[in-house]
Amino acid sequence: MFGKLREKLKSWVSKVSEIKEESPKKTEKAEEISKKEKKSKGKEKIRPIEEHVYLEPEKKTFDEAERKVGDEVSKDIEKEKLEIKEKEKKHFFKNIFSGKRVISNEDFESYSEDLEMILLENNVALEVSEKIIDELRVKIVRREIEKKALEETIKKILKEIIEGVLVKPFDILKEIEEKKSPYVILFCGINGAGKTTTIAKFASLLKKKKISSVLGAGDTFRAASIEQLKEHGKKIDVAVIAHEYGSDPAAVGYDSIQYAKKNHIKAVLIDTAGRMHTAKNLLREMEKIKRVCSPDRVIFLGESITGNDSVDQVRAFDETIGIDGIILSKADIDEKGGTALSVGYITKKPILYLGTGQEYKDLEPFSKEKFVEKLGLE
Ligand SMILES: Nc1nc2c(ncn2[C@@H]2O[C@H](COP(=O)(O)OP(=O)(O)OP(=O)(O)O)[C@@H](O)[C@H]2O)c(=O)[nH]1
Ligand SMILES: [Mg+2]
Repeated sequence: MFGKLREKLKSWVSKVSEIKEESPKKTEKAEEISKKEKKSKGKEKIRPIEEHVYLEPEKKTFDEAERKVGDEVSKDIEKEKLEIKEKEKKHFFKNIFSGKRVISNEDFESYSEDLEMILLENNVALEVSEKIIDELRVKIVRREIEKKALEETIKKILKEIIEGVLVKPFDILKEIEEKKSPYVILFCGINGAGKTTTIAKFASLLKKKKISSVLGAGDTFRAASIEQLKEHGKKIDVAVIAHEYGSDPAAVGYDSIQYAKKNHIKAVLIDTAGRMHTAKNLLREMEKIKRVCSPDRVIFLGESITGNDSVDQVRAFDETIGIDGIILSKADIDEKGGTALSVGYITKKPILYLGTGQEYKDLEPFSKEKFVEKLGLE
């Protein structure tokens, strides 16, 4: 799971950690002077300030650097530059002897392009990639980092940033347990996303936790959908409420809730027919089911392998019916892993579970910590 992204991130982190020995960091003061110098007249004759304030002892002496400074630069700037040079000279030698490293902005820029490509190729949306890179820049550029701990430090910072991108999931099991009347969950998503299978997996999980449930066969549209849910119900020994094909899914949901009330069942899991996020009339049908069943939570089923398209799907479903959380199925066959980041960050909806296979046990609670672990950033 997510192996490709994990490998790529790993090799990127070790590449950055092996950046060649650094010239000393450019201080804020040096940057300020650099700006002043660029503004001063005759600037075209003056070499960029970086060459004066970045000390490269093997290549040039202060005297050489000084000779090349144009006459146009005012004396007070010159004096300030000398002071900075002295300070940075000390800083440079201090870095060498203290075993610390400083990553310059230029170095970071050259490596961040690679990182951006890695993220984009692995289903991380542009907006999210940019956020990750911007935060990383702020956190590592020009910061003194122990040479030995460079790789670990970069990993740790990346981990914190990625955790920050995701929304913390709510505890749905606790919510079900605490509610006195039946807790109703409405599942929605596009065709074949894994709704029916996930409902069966979730009912099986509830059963393990000794929480009773009933399944509502709200997909009255697709051929064999009712039999499919009934088959699951039989296997996991959970009741299924079903009407005829072509009947009103809202009525199926309503009857399932009544059944739960009568039989003191804790959770009602309502299946629905798959529908494209672009099919407005079908999305409106979901509105009606929601109105009639007043679910405690609406859960969107997306596929981990879908990539950026799932962001559009979640948005469309959320705009029409409002969704509370996401389950991403088929994570077991997803080598990229970026969908969770894109969907989580852009829609600001929590991911509750990952579907990790075709068996009932293959439903894994989603947590930010586990996710970064899967990306090798533990
Ligand atoms: N590998 C893998 N396959 C899954 C997972 N979840 C569901 N599937 C498979 O995906 C296919 C579609 O699953 P369904 O549960 O029928 O999907 P659905 O969203 O109910 O489909 P429609 O009712 O047609 O809209 C089935 O073959 C499932 O076995 C998962 O986590 N991993
Ligand atoms: Mg289905």
